Amino acid sequence: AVADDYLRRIPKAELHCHIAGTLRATTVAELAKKYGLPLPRPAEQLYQWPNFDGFLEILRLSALVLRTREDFSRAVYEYCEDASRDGNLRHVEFFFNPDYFYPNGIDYPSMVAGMADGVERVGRDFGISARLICCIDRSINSPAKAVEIVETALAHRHELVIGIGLDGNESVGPPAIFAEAYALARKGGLRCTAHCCEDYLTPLEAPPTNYLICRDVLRCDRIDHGYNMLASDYVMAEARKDGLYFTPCAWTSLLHNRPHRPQRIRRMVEAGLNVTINTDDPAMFGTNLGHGFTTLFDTIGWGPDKARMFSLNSVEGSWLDESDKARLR
Ligand code: ES4
Ligand code: ZN
Repeated sequence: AVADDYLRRIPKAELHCHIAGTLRATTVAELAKKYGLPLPRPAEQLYQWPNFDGFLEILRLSALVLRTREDFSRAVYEYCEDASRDGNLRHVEFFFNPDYFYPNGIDYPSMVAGMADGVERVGRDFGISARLICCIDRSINSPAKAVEIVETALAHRHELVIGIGLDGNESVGPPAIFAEAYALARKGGLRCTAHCCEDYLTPLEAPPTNYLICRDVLRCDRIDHGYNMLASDYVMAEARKDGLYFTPCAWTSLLHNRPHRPQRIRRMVEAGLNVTINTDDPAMFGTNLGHGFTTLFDTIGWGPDKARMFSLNSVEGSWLDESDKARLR
């Protein structure tokens, strides 16, 4: 077994973290009050929901408190402050869904500029580097809207925005229908990832074949989650040969079977996939990087070699340039 303190202190890069899911409930409450946005519950109970779609609703609601350039800077700053302390975060690639924020009147360049302000401040104060991934919520965006989101990201190109992602409920928006948005992103020099085979859905709703679609149709460079792939030996063998990096998350409050995620991550590692450990929506799930590592290792009983493997995998799987990777290795 490994000491929890070692697991918390080993340096980490995080490749799967939604900015809207990182907001401290106290910050959401403070900003909601300032802006007159009604919340369904007080801060202490804000992050509660009946199911996956209910969770996505609260996530989109919390996002509505980010309205100014300063709010976006603050969101980046507070997450990095927390993650530096709780898990020695050294690099993070944040998902942001631009369409969550448009109702507040902020435009795409301003939200990116705000997050870029935050990135500069966390570099200075915590030595953390960060990049941004423009994300499409498949359950509320049509394929045509997804193309528009990518067009906006390309029209307002920012050096910190290095790729696109696809989140939301996979059973509603299967990957193949977003082929055009992904082709456009790739042509424009953006990297591609997608949420795939999430375990809130059954292998019938989010089937292992979604991996093959993400690989061959969306031409993803990385895959978020991946658990339901375990239902197909063929897909697992393909994924092992392909060598893409996966970004599962060790803890979620959406599944009540606590060892479920650790056990699936164990099987992904044993199958020879390139695995990284992430938090997804840390504030909303009541977790953090250090907690994710400690619950994972306490459940599986891995030694320090695996902690070093995950730490290095997160650097190799990142979308940093070779020179930046070398600095983190
Ligand atoms: C998400 Cl856990 C999860 N699944 C799908 N989409 C998401 N967006 C934020 N968290
Ligand atoms: Zn996610």
